[in-house]
Amino acid sequence: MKFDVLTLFPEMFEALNESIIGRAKEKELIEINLINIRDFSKDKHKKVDDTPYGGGAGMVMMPDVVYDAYSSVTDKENAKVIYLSPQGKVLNQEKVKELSKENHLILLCGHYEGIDQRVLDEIVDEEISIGDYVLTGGELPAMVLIDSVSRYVKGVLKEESVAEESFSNNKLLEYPQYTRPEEFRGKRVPEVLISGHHENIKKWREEKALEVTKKKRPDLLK
Ligand code: 4GX
Repeated sequence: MKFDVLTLFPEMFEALNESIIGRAKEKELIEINLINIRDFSKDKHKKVDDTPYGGGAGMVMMPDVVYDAYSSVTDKENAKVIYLSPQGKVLNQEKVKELSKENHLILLCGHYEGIDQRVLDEIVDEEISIGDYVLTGGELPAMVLIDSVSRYVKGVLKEESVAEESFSNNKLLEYPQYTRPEEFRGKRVPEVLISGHHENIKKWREEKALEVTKKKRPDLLK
């Protein structure tokens, strides 16, 4: 899976060099290309934004600069262009799975008051939000999308981890987990988990998943 990211802040994406996603990059299971939109400014001051027509606060990213940054991406014939914005459809696990079937995603990160509508109309295939709150830019949403989608790329997670979350557990929260020691501050690990009785363990975990979901996220059961 290839991700091309159009951003004014490529250094923010260094967060993706760690842990599971960092390893996936090293193993070349995923590729993340960072394109600095500022490199495509035509101006001697490297200007990328201007005041909005019609007035109002803030700045708008200029269409020609964004278009040239997009044009620099190679092999984009089969790529899907995603604009991260609070106006998009809210990302969920179903959408994440769907996107993981693509080979090439181009993620467009806006800043300030957003991007000139004309270039959005020209290049964007899909607008996606990561939730109903306002951030300062599209970089964190792009990272959320890369992280969540990459989990479904073959080889990124252990086979079992992806399988386990999907079948019996569909739409339920995870059951609680325990590790050594058997006793911590007077609290013991539930005996069933130490019993080695796989049938009982499975049943206990299913019950717990339902109980936790009822208590913390009853909306998921509706
Ligand atoms: N889920 N932001 C985009 C620029 C912007 C401003 C106005 C369109 C209209 C966000 C989110 C998010 C902040 C990224 C504003 N774009 N993106 N940016 N929530 O809050 O995706």
